[in-house]
Amino acid sequence: MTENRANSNAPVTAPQHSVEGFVKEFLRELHYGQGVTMERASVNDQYLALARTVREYLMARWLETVRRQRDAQAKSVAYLSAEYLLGRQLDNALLATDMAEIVEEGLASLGIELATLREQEVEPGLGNGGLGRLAACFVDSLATMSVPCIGYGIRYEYGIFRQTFVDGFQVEKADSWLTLGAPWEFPHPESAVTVHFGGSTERYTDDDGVERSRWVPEWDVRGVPYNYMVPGYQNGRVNTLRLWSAQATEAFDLAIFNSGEYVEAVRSQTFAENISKVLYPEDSTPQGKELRLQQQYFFVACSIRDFVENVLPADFDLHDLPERIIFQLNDTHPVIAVPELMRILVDERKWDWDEAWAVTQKCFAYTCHTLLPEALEVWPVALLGKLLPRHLEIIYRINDDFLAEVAQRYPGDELRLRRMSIIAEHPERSVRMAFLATIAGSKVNGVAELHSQLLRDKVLPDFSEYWPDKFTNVTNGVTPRRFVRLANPALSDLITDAIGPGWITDLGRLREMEPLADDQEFREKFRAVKAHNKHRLSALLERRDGITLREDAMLDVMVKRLHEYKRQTLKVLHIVSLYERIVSGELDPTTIPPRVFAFGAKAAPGYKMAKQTIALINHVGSVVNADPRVKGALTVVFPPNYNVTLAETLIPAADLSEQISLAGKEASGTGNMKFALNGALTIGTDDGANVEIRELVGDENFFLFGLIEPEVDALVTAGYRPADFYEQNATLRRAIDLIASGAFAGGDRTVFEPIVSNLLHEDRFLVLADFQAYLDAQDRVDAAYRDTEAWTRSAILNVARSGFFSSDRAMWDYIDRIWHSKPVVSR
Ligand code: HBZ
Repeated sequence: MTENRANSNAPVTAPQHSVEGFVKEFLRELHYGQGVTMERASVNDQYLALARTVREYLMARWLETVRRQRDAQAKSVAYLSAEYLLGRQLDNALLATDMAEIVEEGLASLGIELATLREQEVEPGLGNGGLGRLAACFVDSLATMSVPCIGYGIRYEYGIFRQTFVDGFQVEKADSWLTLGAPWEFPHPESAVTVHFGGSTERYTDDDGVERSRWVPEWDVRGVPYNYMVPGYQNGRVNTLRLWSAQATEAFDLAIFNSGEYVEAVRSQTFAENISKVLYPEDSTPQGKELRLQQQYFFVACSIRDFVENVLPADFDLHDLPERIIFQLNDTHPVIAVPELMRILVDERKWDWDEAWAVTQKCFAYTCHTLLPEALEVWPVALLGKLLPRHLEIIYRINDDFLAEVAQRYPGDELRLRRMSIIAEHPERSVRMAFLATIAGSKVNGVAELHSQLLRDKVLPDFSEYWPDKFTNVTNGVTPRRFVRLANPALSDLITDAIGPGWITDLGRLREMEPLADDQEFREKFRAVKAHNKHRLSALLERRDGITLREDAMLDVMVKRLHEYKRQTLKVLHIVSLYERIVSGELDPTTIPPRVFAFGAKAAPGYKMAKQTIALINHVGSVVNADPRVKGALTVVFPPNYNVTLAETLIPAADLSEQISLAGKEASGTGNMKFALNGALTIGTDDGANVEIRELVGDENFFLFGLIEPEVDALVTAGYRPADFYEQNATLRRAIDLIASGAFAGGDRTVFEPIVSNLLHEDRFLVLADFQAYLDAQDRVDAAYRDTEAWTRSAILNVARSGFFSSDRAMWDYIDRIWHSKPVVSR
């Protein structure tokens, strides 16, 4: 071997872990990567050079992780998710490499502030809310736990829209997160895969005389993989997130080019690229749009092809696939992967159907994230058949075989067959994706105890009766790296001083802080942390939105997607009611602790009621904030464009966390966990993971209110009449009347009429039924807040007892109950 060749095999090493080493690399990136000198470099140049430098420190670990996982032939998790709401990457990478101090010092020596460069990063908002953020937390945890995982998804060119307010109304702007450069991604156009669409199927006889079906597709696109590093926390591991971008294939435009239609041909390229152009901003009522189905099939077809042909060794026997992979379906969006794997095994590899089905069933597991019937995805048969005709045939066959089994177990039970069929007949013949996922999956899980129970009892009762052991629960979690260590450095230092740094990867150890709740000196320090975080938030809001925050008030926060079931309206009614009672003289504002009400929420652009509610919050805010009679006592702030970055400053500053969904509607919630871990107390209903939070932190440290799920059920069955509550409750009536009077719309009674009449005549989510209980709970909050020492004690206990809500724990639960995979330990 020549000297050169030996060198080419030398291990990749990271740059020197020192200030000098960093500065040298940074300047090299600035000069040779960006092509600028320090004197001429813009902030963006500096940010890009910094990002590229930091990723160099991760590169050796990444290559080594991939090598080790290949060698170990370990079972991998392929997390299939249409969304990853990652948040900014720079800080996370600095934390993973333990480089923050070195970088800060190195940049300072060049006259650059790290904080300035941080602000330059546009977060990749490739998700809507909880589901997308959960995926991001899960891949973080798996990397930190050294568990092999590839996250597969879509590289949307435009992520979740940027929200602005015009006269208090939401106006959406395109999120062009890629325009200033994308230093965290590694495109691999040479590894692109082709994905087919449309056309028809045909029967033919193969060489062995067997009659088979095959797909004769009509058009195709290329999926280009973009790799992203998923660094574990200071453990030398870096897993991969592989997001697919759609491109026109040559075949695609050649045909048109040859017909002489040059402009048409270039236009057709745009057509192909449309597939990964934009994230659908609906988080609960899927619209059944063709492009959305194209996105779903596009990314799972790319991902399966990639795993089978590129990740596994060339000679791999697919009969052993279940030993090497579990495809975790993040809700139903990737479920078309099931017929796709069947198509590969049966049509391409020429396996028997039963043989293929036996393997396929072991390769999938399904997580459901909802309870709302309108959120369960269905695809019209006509649409699916047009786009994926062979997949539709395969789905029919899966359904026929399944229903034949059910018929054997329940002879003569026609109704049951109709209930359990993957194909719904009304209102339109369509494919019920949740049923397909349940039938194909080795396991089906909900995301909190209550949710999993309701999933079994209410959403999929026939299936849980049929396969009781298939159903399980894994309560969600959040990553302590991003949501405590990075978001709340002051609290992190306080905790580490008290119990050491082990909690960052073993969050249960927060329990060791429990005794400190009774230590007055510790409580004082804890309050100082809150005060510091409020100050930090106030500075951010001032800079970002010109909002001034009263830092000595209780900070009461409701941040989440805007949806009727989450009941932002209930929060508004509370505020309006306080306002009305103060201005009417009933309530002396000096007798209640001053409060700042902070909202953050995006509404799906087509969701009228949600958009109205946003306007109502803003308009109530304008009136309340301008009225001298409540000045100091009540303030409403609603910074636009709530996202992961804002959450990281907002949550650590909060005193009170609003988790007020109607019982039985919020699958889990994950914001609720982030608040508790950052020392906010929760006011909440008996819903989702609130139930488990309350059990863990203790009743006395949680403000519970409202109907419980069986009561909701009973009230709705009995015939709920919201107007009765309106008539019987004077406080409620006065609040609603004030809104109806046009007081928050410059006297115009029509602006918020739809909200008012919805509340009075429909109120699907029982806002009026829970109103009084909510007000009473808020009175308990005020009383508790007045006792500063007792409040702080509760806040500390919330932190100490919330370690269960680490996504690391959630990942161990998935491993034990569903995946049966293992960490790959160093050798
Ligand atoms: O998933 C949320 C649940 O509402 C929340 O309770 C839970 O904590 C969280 C994680 O399990 N669901 C979503 O965020 N759902 C979506 O974002 C969504 C996006 C596209 C859709 C449907 C739902 O087509």
